[in-house]
Amino acid sequence: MLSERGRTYHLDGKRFVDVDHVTVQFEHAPGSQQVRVIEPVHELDDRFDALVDDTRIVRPMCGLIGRERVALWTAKLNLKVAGNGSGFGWHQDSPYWIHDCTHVDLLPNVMVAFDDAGEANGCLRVVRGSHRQGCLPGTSDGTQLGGFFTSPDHFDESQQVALEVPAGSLIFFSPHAVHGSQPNQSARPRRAIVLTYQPGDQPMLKNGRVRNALGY
Ligand SMILES: O=C(O)CCC(=O)C(=O)O
Repeated sequence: MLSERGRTYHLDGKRFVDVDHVTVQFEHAPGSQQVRVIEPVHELDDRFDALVDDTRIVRPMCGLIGRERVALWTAKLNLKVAGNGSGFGWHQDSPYWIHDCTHVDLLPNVMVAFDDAGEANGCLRVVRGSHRQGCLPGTSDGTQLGGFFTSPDHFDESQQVALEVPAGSLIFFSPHAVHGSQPNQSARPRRAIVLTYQPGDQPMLKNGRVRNALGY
């Protein structure tokens, strides 16, 4: 159901709707009603919220962040539907977050694959070694979002690795890792949630509330 509270806007012709602090991105074809991404999504469904506390995710995150307690930073549901799910251009997450956060190095992601993901349905791709480079320059192509896509002069696309994984897999990756994915032109969806953590007791990106993992 469409919310009457939604605020619609377009960036580079792509439709976004904000409902309170939740942003919904639509697929890029003009007039498409197909949802592409919802962020943050954990609070919209108890099953997503429960994932935030799953020890198979939280324990490695504590190790990556180097803290005994961690909190959620954001949670994105990426639907990448069969047939016309759009891809994600090469980017790092850190440039999106650097103005909202003083600990951008401590925002590791985990992608939880809900479907088998392979090259055909647009699996996640990462650029080997790019996580060691810090925040890289964006493109300057004059578009509104261009600055968020990593300049091709600053990474080596030949170092990309396609992460083909079965449903249920976890992919942990750095906020500095250059990553992206191809469109999904196959008959199979490639749905996933990407959870991003941070040190405990820190507020989330979009709603400013603290969502500590495991309740402490
Ligand atoms: O879902 C994907 O393939 C990529 C997602 C991504 O890069 C992101 O959410 O920042």
